[in-house]
Amino acid sequence: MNSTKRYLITAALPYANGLKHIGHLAGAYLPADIYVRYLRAQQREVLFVCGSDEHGTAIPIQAKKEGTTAQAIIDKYHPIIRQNFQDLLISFDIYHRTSAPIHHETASQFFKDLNDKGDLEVKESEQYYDEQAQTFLADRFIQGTCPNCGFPQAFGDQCEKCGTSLSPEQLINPVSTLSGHKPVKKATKHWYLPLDKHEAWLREWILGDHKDDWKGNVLGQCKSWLDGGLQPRAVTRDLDWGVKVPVEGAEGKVLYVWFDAPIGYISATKQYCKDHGMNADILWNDKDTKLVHFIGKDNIVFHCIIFPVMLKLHNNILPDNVPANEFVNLEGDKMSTSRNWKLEMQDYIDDFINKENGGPAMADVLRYYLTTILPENKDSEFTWKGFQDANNSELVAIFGNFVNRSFVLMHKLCNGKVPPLHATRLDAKDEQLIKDIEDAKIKIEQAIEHYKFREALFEVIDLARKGNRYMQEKEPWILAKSLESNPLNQQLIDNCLHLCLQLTANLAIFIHPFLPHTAKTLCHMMKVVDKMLEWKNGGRIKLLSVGYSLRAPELLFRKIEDSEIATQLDKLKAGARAAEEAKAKTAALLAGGKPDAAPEKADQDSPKAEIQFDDFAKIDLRVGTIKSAERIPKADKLLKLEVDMGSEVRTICSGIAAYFSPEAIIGKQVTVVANLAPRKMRGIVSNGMILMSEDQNGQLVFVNPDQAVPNGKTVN
Ligand code: B3M
Ligand code: ZN
Repeated sequence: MNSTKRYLITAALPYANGLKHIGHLAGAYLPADIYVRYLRAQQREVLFVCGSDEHGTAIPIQAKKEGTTAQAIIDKYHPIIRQNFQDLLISFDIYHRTSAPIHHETASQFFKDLNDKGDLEVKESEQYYDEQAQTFLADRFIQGTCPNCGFPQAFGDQCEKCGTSLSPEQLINPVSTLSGHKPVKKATKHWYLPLDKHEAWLREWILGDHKDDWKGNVLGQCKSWLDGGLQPRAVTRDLDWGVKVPVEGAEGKVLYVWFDAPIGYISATKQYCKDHGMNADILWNDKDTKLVHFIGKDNIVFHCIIFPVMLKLHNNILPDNVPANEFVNLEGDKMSTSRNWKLEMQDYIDDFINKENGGPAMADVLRYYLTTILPENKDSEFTWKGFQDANNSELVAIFGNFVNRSFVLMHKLCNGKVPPLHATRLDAKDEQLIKDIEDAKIKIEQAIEHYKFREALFEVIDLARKGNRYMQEKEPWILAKSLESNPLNQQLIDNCLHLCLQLTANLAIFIHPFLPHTAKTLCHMMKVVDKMLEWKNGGRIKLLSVGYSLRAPELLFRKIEDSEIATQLDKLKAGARAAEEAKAKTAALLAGGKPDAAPEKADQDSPKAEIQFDDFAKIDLRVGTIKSAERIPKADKLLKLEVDMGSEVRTICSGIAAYFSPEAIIGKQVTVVANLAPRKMRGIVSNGMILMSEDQNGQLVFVNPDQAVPNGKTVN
């Protein structure tokens, strides 16, 4: 029996570290919004919460990139993201933020409650520490070479090149991104959530109770986590950005972002309830509340395992479902912020909504196309051509066309009023259409209740398609020509248009959760109030009263031109190219040369700006001996060297092929910049740089000690 009294719907809190793209939109926010709008149309009690996730290392890292403070970053992105959602008609009841005092209090109290009850464990462990910056390093602040693919700029938690998830210990040549130094290991104390103690009930709850109603992709991920055995998970971090750990002896520590962020759902609820004179406790404590988390697939473990353990320990309700989506790719490639291969919500809003021929109808167009490609079971693909087709061949040619014809013909053949229905003259086609309307309601309902939004929308469009076919078969415009000889044909015209108009009213109800603006326009055309959109009105043909006069049709959707699509494709490619160039420039600056090419012949005779001793001390210069040298195919300037550094042999690519033959330099001692961040040149990871100078003839020469020294000796 369904005892659900109210719904609490959450959508993942986006990090306020940058603009969000349409993959995020399709992953969580759009499906959540469709579901919520449907529930509201069902007159069910529902609260839809979201907000910005403003903690975690993502924020200070972005601040560093933009040369500003973490606070400035969240203050910049939070309002933009909130506005983007509004422009795309995502109807949160509250869009909160985790920097709000009420969130800090809530998260802090939550942690305290668990800690006081003895539900957390405290352990000491060794973690990477940056002695220069005097701080422990979060995983994201450590970079090094990926042990899996050799990518030299892998992060301590993940290699963005090959996608492997890593721990900082696995990185080769780890470097602190704060100081550029090699970090050291140092003991530190942290609080852990002992997930291992909760394995039994989690298994029962997820793989037992929910095996039939949770999505396969979600169950699959949970199962593999559970089968792999759960480990205690640290819920505190050595970081100065976040919710302070509210116990003694935890100075300089904050709650792990994945501990505080989901509590953001609770604090957002609290804020909403405070603003509306309601009691938030009931929502999170009453088993008759149905809690549903809409998220992307990268958040599954946090919402299905970690947060439920926290909720259970805190005597809160558990989620009823976590309908996570997979990812949306873009034009044949994964969306990526660093490669600038993406379509940001803001871009779409600028190019299609905040334009003269745009407006909220264009928000509906994006919502439509994204719903047709929701990655509900597997990754899906956004293409501009697909976007154009969905608009032109479905919204314009099927949905818009049906509504428009119904209105135009009603004005032409029925005096602009809803014509009567002549029951005695209904035929099988009319009966079939009436049945199609009834059936559609049930099918759409079932699909939405099972989080199958693609399927639900397909049923709506299919109903419009049936309407078009019906009208095509009935041909009221032909009947109109024979009215003089056969005046009773007016009854057939009436029946056809009566049903087409009732179908239009139904389409307004059914499309409403997906395309809210379109539904409103339809109401305006039909001169009915929004209340007509209540779900219970759907499936019936008594929505519009006979004799009621309706307005002229409005253009629901405009055609999207080839040129608009071409512009978007050009923009996408140009953006990606610019990102690639910028990256190459940064790499060159870091490495003091040109990336993926030989460093240019030194032309640095003009003096450089004064530096402090500390700046010089950052450079780790060491002597090494060239053990082997070989040419690199297709790189006529580069030699690949193996340099004996005493404790290790380094691979270094050097742009000296034009000056030395490989055989001639074997055995030579050289000076190496040993702590230069590794970089990839022609597919080879180069670990260091060799110092060169130039003689009076412009011939490159090595800078080396005037007598042999042991390999690995420093140069000071
Ligand atoms: N901010 C991660 C993400 O945006 C994270 C979600 C938090 S939900 C509580 O993917
Ligand atoms: Zn890798």
